[in-house]
Amino acid sequence: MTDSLAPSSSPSPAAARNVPQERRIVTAIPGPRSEELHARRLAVVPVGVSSVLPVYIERAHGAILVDVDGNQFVDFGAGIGVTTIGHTDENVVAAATAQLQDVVHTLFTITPYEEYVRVAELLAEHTPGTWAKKSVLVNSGAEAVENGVKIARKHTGRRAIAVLDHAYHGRTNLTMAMNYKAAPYATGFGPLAGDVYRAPSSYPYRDGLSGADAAARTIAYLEKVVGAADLACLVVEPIQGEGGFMVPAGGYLPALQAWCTENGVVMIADEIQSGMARTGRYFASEHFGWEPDLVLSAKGIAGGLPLAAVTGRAEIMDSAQPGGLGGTFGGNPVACAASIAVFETIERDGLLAEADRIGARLRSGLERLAARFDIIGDIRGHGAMIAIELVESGTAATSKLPHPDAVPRLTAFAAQHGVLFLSAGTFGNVLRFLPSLAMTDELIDDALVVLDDAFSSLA
Ligand code: PLZ
Repeated sequence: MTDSLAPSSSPSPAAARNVPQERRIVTAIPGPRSEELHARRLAVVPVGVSSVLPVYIERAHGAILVDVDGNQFVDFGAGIGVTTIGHTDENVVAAATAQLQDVVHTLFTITPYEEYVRVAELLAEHTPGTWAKKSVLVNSGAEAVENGVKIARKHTGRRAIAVLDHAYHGRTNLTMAMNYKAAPYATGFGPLAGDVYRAPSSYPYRDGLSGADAAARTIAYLEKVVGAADLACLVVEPIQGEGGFMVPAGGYLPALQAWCTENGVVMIADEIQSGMARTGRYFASEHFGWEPDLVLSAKGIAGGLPLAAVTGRAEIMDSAQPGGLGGTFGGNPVACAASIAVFETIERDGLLAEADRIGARLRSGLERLAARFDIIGDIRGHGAMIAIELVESGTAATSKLPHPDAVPRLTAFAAQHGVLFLSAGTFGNVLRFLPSLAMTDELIDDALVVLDDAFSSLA
């Protein structure tokens, strides 16, 4: 608890005071108090819920996590891209605190409130495309995917769903079937939902295809294997997240959108990981000149509170019948108040430019590392969504053999030294950087020194 949680109309600097923005390791990792908590957890939390780094977090601010033993970690995960504007951002804390005292829950589909409407207005304004848009608010990314698919099916009267190779869309029954990797997400959890088709994607590092050629390959698959007449929607992450931050070749996404429009297919951008200022634009689709029919957002839209949305063309969104969309907690007033504060903070503090600053700093540091360590095969991403793909030594110019062993060793080394990096990738060979936009140049440089040492330790 910090006194930043005390009711206040003006943000308290208390959270900032309690968490100096620096790396600090004072015990073994995990420390003794974390070990104690972990033993308690093992008795009551199932092993299916695992943790990347079992240090128990007591408080956090900006780009720093503080554990129960007093260790401070530089956070390059942001809870997988959620605390995009920084942990315990003062504006988010103040807005949510004030909302907690006004009204916490009514259920928008019983008695509505302004905050839900305001979030829908902000999403309409900031998602790509200038047409009339509407939004439904839900609780999680997977729930947004589920609702996007429901709406697309109702709108088109068609059954089939298409996704791409290397996709990740969630852990519910439908979204498990939409993921590329069965393990660990779906193993043993079937039967899975039917009518899900997986088309080849654009993965320039490995397929070498132009955007036009990759789109032709995707479209050929959809036409032959599914048939446009049965296809309700094509769901695509503009930059694939869990799959390994693949940035599609130029022209790929607009070509798919053009084909979808021609064929009456709803094209849906899953911007759950890539959205909300992370890549230096509000939504990553903008980097590619893609204006999707529907945009799914979650993670970063409410500063750490659970909120997600389906936003899109009004005529598509309105195809669901009255009462057809909803859910008890969807668009909770506190989460909505936090989300409004996130939008305001992005504008007020010029955070899109901060994402670009972070991306440039990180990328140049990673390029210096790549010049010395030949297992770094590719550096890719935009803004504060950057990754490196690791290959076996000596194969970068030839077979690009995935090197999955290096990633857990790098992340373990970094964690011991107070830096939290996340892995990703279909082959487990991607190290991804998803810092909050509060990440300073000093912390980036500091983390790059740790990463340099981590690479040296592999030898
Ligand atoms: N779509 C693109 O990245 C969530 C998963 C964390 P939920 N990715 C992180 C984990 O281990 O469960 C994600 C995503 C994209 C959908 C989702 C699903 O979002 O909020 O986790 O349901």
